[in-house]
Amino acid sequence: MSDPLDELRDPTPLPPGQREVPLRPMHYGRVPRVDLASWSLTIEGATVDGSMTRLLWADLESLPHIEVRADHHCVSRRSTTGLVWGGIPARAIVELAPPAREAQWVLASAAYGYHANITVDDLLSSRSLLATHLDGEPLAPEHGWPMRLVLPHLYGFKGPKWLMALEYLATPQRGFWEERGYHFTGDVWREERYAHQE
Ligand SMILES: Nc1nc2c(c(=O)[nH]1)N[C@H]1C(S)=C(S)[C@@H](COP(=O)(O)O)O[C@H]1N2
Ligand SMILES: [Mo]
Repeated sequence: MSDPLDELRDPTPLPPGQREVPLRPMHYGRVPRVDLASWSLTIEGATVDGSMTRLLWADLESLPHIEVRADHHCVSRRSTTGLVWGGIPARAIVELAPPAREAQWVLASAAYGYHANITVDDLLSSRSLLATHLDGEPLAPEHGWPMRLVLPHLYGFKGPKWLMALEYLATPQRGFWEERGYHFTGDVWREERYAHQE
């Protein structure tokens, strides 16, 4: 028999200041048309040996795949809980193409000049992934097909849809929303929304 108190308990409490809504596409600009035949993910910048790694779609088959149940939190206070993301552990990419010792920061970039600054530690989180699937299906184009970065501990703006490159940086650089008044770190549980809180 189920515990009558279950109804009163919130199974997945929302971070402070968030409210639950269904997932709907939110992005700046148009949905890019992507061709898997010419798609690649580039890992560049301050890599450990100075080399650049380019992964083609077919290269992803040899990498590990995981599923992570993670809620989505937009800095505009909209959250969607219970999403199941599938893809490649972000940590596997860092291990494949490691950063130089002094490179603690990463610029994750997408189509049309969208980018977000994150850290190597964000990518090393066991729950961070380069998602190709949502709820068992390939990502819909408007949700980032073929690949989006999912960092469950950070606000949604830290996860570029239509991910194209990860660039290691030895000095921090602000991304698209971070240049427009949003927080450099963007931790949802610390409610790091705006740059003035830094
Ligand atoms: N390329 C790109 N990725 C992006 C954005 C964007 O404008 N462009 N918006 C971000 C923001 S602010 C949020 S909240 C999420 C929204 O994800 P959804 O469209 O799947 O709801 O995508 C993030 N990734
Ligand atoms: Mo957002």
